[in-house]
Amino acid sequence: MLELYHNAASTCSQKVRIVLAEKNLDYTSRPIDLISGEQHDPAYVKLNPNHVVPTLVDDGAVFIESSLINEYLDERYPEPPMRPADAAGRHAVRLWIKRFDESIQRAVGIVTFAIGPRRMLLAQPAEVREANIAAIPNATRRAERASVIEHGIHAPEFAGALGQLVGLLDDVEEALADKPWLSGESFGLADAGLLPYAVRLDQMAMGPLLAADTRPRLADLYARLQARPAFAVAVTEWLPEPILALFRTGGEAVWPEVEPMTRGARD
Ligand SMILES: N[C@@H](CCC(=O)N[C@@H](CS)C(=O)NCC(=O)O)C(=O)O
Repeated sequence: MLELYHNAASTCSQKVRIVLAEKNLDYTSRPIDLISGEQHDPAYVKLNPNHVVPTLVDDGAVFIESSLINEYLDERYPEPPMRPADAAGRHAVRLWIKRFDESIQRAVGIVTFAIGPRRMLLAQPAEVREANIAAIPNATRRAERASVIEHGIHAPEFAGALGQLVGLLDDVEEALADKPWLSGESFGLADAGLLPYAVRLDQMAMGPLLAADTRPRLADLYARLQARPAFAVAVTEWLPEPILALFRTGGEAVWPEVEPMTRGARD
């Protein structure tokens, strides 16, 4: 039996839900509310000592780290396969995933918190907000979270994080020149990893970065990803309108200031 501890809007959770849906795997949903701080609950921290979602439990065995969970799922439940059969193709997929894990996940977190949940967190009692920040185990993440909540898009971390996202979009556009999917000839783990970042930018009114007149191959990939049945099951059906409204209105409010930062911003 599969159980997934996850959050409706979280990019890392979406990444795993997409693979579960593509593989048609049923699971028990264990929602974690990241705004109220359930990721810091001692019972959850026993499963995930990093205080983050997602966590997969498969017949009692615990798996953390979204990209590694997806690799585990592809090995444990191999149909349909989500990595190329050849070694060079697998290396290319791992390279994207390495980049998602090493820099993009952090960048999307900074950009998201600066624009979306920030307003919800600022409305919390200060002691609740501060206790949840203090509970983040990693000192760098703790400092960055405090900074973006306080300063929003004017936080010193924001422009660099946005640049990393823009750089990713440019590189995806280039990579798609000679293959239909980021994973090669068919949909796979690199595409499942990319999709939540595109969705997040789109949700935060940054759709022009994904548009056909700016990045046509990326726009086409994004449309094909959204057309897959797994997209509704793993992404759309989970997203409550109030959260979408938070992202959308937050993004629209800052886009005039953010848009110039996206031009030539790659990091
Ligand atoms: N490298 C981890 C990153 C997990 C992560 O950052 N999860 C975010 C949601 S996408 C989270 O739980 N954040 C809670 C917090 O930062 O307080 C993974 O891929 O699983």
